[in-house]
This record gives sequence, C-alpha cells and structure tokens, in this order.
Amino acid sequence: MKDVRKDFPILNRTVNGSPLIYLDNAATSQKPKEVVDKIVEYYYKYNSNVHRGIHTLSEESTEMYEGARKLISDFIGADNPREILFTKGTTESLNRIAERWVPANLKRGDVILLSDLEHHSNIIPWQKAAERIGAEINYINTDDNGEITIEEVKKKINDKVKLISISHASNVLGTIVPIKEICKLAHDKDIYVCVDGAQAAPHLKINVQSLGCDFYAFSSHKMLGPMGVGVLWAKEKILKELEPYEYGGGMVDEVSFKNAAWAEIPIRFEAGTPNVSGAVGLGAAVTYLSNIGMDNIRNHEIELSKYLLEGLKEIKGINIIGPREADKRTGLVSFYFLNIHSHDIASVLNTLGIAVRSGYHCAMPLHNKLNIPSTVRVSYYLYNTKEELNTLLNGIKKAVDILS
Ligand code: C6P
Repeated sequence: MKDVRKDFPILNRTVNGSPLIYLDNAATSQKPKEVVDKIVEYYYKYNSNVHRGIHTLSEESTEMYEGARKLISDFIGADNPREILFTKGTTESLNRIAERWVPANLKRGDVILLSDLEHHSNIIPWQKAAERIGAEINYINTDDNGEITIEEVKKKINDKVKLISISHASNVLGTIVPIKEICKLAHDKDIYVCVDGAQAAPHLKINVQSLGCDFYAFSSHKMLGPMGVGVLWAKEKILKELEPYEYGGGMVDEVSFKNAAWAEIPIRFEAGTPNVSGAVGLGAAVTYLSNIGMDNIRNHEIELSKYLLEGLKEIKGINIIGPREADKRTGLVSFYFLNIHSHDIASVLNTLGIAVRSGYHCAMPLHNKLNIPSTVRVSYYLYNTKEELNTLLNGIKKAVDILS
C-alpha cells in the first residue's frame, strides 16, 4: 500500500515530548488533508442552503450535497442514492429505525434479536422500542473464540423473531460477524436485518446488496470523514413506507394550516437544514478510501493484527480477548491484566505519546458477560505501522513493570 502518512498532518505532532502514535481509531479516525481541504473549499466557495434557492450558490451547494450522496451510495453498493439518508451518525441511524420502523412493523410479544457483543447504541434504542410496544429482546451469544456462529443464530431464531439487529464488527473483540449468512437465514423466515456497520464500514469493502440486509448504519468520523454526520441506508421499498421521523422545513411537498404532504425519499427524512459540509467531507473520505483500495487497507490491517497478536502474547500476565486469528478481526485488539487497571496502562502509554482507549468502550454488557474487568483497546488503521506497534509493545512492558 502506498505511504499515506504524509496525507495526515496530525501524525506529525508530538504528545508529551514523543511523536504521536495514534491507536484509538475505533473511537474516531484521523482526517486526511484532502477531506479537510474539501470542507474548507466548500465553506470558502460554495456555502449556501440546499434544495431551497434558485441562485447559483444554492444550486452548486445542492449539487455537492447530492454528489456526496451518490459517492456514498456507490461506496456501499446501494441500488441508488435515494436509499442513503444522512444522519448525525450510527447512533442516530439506529435510534431512527427503533423509533419509527419498529412500532409500525412489530407488535406485542414479537422478539428483537441482538447479540452479546453489541455497543450500547445497538442495545438501548431496541430496549426502549421494545418497552413501548411490549416486544421482547433476546441475545445471540459469542462462542469461546469471540465469534458468532450460524449454529448459535439458528438456535435463537423462532417464529416470534421479527428483527435481528447486529454489529458487522465488534468494537471490543474485533470480531467480524457473518452478516451475509445471517441475512440469508433471516430472510428465509421473513425476519428483517439491521446492521450496525460503525466498525466495519471503515475497514471492509461493503456491498449492502450482496450482504442482503435491510438496514445498514455507519458513522463518517470513524472512516476519515468529519464528525457529526453518518448514514442510514435502507432498501427503497422500506423507506417509501416509513413515516418521517422529524418534521419541518425541506421535507415537504405541500403544507396547509391543517396538514402536509411529504417530499420524495430521501429528502423527506432530512427535515431542516442538513449538515452539508459534513456530507461533502464524507464524500471526500470515501473517495480517498476508494483510491487507496479497501482491499489494500484490509490486507495492511491483517498484517498489523498478526504482528500485534504475536507481540502481545509475549507479555506476562496479559489476557487477550476476541478471535485468535488475525483475519477474523478488523483492526483492533483488546486485552486486560487482572492486577492492573486499564486506565493505568493507558495513562503510562499516554506519557509516551501513545493514544489507546481504556474502559468498557460503551459495551458494558459484553464485559460483564465475559466476567472481565475493563480492557485496553489498541485500534489501528491504514496509516499505522509495525514500528509504531513496536513502540507500543515496549510501552506496555514498561507500564506492566511500573504498575505490578
Ligand atoms: N464506538 C468506540 O470507541 P457514533 O458514536 O454514533 O458515531 O457510533 C456509535 C457506535 C455504534 N456501534 C459501534 C459498534 C460503535 O463502535 C460505535 C462507536 C466508539 O468504540 C465510541 S463509543
């Protein structure tokens, strides 16, 4: 893969006197100059409201906004850009389905199937939706290798299950979930599948049509794009039948003092002035990722995973969680020590300029179920190197020496 580090100006800075080693990419990724420049260019040259004006700036701004929708549609293999709804991020996308689609399609006694490796954003919205309509929640369990097997999914599917909402990749275990197989199984039984793609869209080549899911949610900021924007993809047929989740300017065809008629999809789901610069920035991010090649990024990350897993195994007292095989993970590894708190490890690493995340990573039920304390998570991306991982490994050894 070509050297991409020069595209990320932040990687030149120092932290606590050492060169920054940024290994917290699952929380948010860094942004290449091309993405930042595109946002600056948008504000310097084109800034104007979209879908509202007939003046040149408004038309150009609308073109950029809709152009970004097309880039994103192509990036995830959607049937057409009308299936792409801009949201604030994965959390909002999942909440929207839970708030609007669930009450219209599920009834008392129906079951929503989740898994035990979910992020809070793919648990709580369903808990609240289920509570409102009297539905139940059940969980698919990961096996001893941190994987979701089809046999386990089969066991949990019955006539009451109407929706499966599951991560494409775990933000703690790194596990890649077999979404395609799950969708096949689910659709044979008329069960809908919603995918939390927050940790997959940045790392894997996504094609929502070949996956066969009904909904796919992801965030811009974890895949080189700006914060505050994300995507909810859903099949056009579903969107056409779905009630808008917010009402106001921009999403209507006609309004009277008594009632209103909705605009076409996707605009009817984007009430108010949208985050145009965010969408444009995400468009630039997926262009950048496509130019590098998602397969190249994936291969680079598998190399780093292999290297890191080998190196970590040498450290006394370490417990690594998630699949043992590098190719079953996205770009992250989490671990813990029984006698050292994860925050203490992360603090020592920070003194060396190394950024990792420690704690429960918004996946507390998973930690509790595994009966483990909080974990340290090392998450890498296309710009990280083996040299950085060497510095990290030495840093962890140093932390263990100091803290045990
Ligand atoms: N996980 C992490 O450090 P938002 O915050 O809406 O962009 O994404 C939420 C979300 C949903 N699902 C998964 C699997 C996720 O990993 C995340 C975000 C970050 O792990 C921040 S908590």
